[in-house]
Amino acid sequence: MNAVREESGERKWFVMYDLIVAGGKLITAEETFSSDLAIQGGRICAVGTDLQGKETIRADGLYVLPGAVDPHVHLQMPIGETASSDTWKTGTIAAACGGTTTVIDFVEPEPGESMLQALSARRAEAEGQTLIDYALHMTITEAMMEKLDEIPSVLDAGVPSFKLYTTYPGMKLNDYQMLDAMQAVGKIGGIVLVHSENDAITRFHTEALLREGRFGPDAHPLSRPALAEEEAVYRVLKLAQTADASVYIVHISTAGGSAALAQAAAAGQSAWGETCPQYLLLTEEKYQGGFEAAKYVCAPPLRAAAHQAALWRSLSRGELHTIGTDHCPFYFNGQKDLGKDNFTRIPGGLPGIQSRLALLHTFGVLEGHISLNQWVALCSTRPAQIFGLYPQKGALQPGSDADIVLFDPNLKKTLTHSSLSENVDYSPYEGFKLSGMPVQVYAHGMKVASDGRYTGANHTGSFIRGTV
Ligand code: DUC
Ligand code: ZN
Repeated sequence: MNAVREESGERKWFVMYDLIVAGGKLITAEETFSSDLAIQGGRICAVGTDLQGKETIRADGLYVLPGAVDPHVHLQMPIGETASSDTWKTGTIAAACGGTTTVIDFVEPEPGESMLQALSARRAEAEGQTLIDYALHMTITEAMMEKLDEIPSVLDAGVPSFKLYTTYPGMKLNDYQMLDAMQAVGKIGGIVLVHSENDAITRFHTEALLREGRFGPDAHPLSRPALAEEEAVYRVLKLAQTADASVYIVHISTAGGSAALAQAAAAGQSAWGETCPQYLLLTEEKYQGGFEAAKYVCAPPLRAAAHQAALWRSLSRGELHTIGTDHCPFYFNGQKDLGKDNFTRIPGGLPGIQSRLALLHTFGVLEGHISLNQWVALCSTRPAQIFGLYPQKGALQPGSDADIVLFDPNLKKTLTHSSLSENVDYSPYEGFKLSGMPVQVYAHGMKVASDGRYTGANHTGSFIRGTV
């Protein structure tokens, strides 16, 4: 990669990199500065000026971001009688088109299967199918309580994060089981992710609503009220403190959940929180208007505007640490309609893997809730740090993977379902007016998306190991 040139009659050696990204404004979690960036062998090799490359991409007027890391997605995830509609292939293409270059999905062992068997099976499913790199969280359901001694081997296999549920039959752990699981994860220095909704409160309301003949999706938010989350977040934090485990509360949707987390973190607990675009941008009014409302059925449900305002405040104060999508798409026609006679049978989940960066730039940065650096921290750097992928991911540093997004802050687009690559028949953000879009996306230095479309790149992502 060394080359020579003549300068005033003298021979000067210089480094000739594969690719230079020149003239852009680099935005990291910490700072904003104008610089060029050199890529060699799929990695970032230098950040500076006067870099020479075989090829140069001009990024004048553009932001240069570390590829976004989505810490919470569900691709081809079986749920009840169906499965989420994006495959490893379609979901990772959609992610890349939106500027996400790493996703973290889940392993959900079947009863009888070991954690390691389930991990290999999930990796085999993804192998060769993903356009971008992926990591995994392990799920500990009730059936896995006998198998907690596998946790150190799961870490050795590259998975330091373990998801627990306080609700859902077959998934939920009681408080004592949760303590046991948290302690086992805490001992290896791993982290527990917890879906926090009080199961008894949700059952109590669901059964009452069904007895009253409330079968439509307008009953869904009533069945999972804010206080079910608020109680569970508070309790889960106390359980994690007792068991001495780091904890990450997924998809926080309420003011009370976020406040409980802030209090725990301020008191020195190793506690992290995620919210999602749907809880920041959509409200519970979406549950009115007939069965169309099924498009918005997810758990926890969309909330009142006051919760939304509180979540934005928490983000701006740094009290929530990541924005994940919880991307879990189901076709309105053919999947969501499994629950047309009973809202409890509507598969829960929303699509969103492609639109996170642009939505958060428009409604977070430009509306003054978060800074540009917070935007990068929330969507890329923090998820990478919390789940042990940093600085391979989430950074623009020499040595980091050359996963790079060129983002045009002035490009305006109206979001339509037809402009997205997600494998689903609607977008919850249809008609949203976006200011700022990813225009070129690179994974390991290869262009994988351009102007929101897959370039057909001959590139395949791999499993990446998280560390503690
Ligand atoms: N909630 C959803 O709505 N879908 C996927 C999983 C979850 O927790
Ligand atoms: Zn989820």
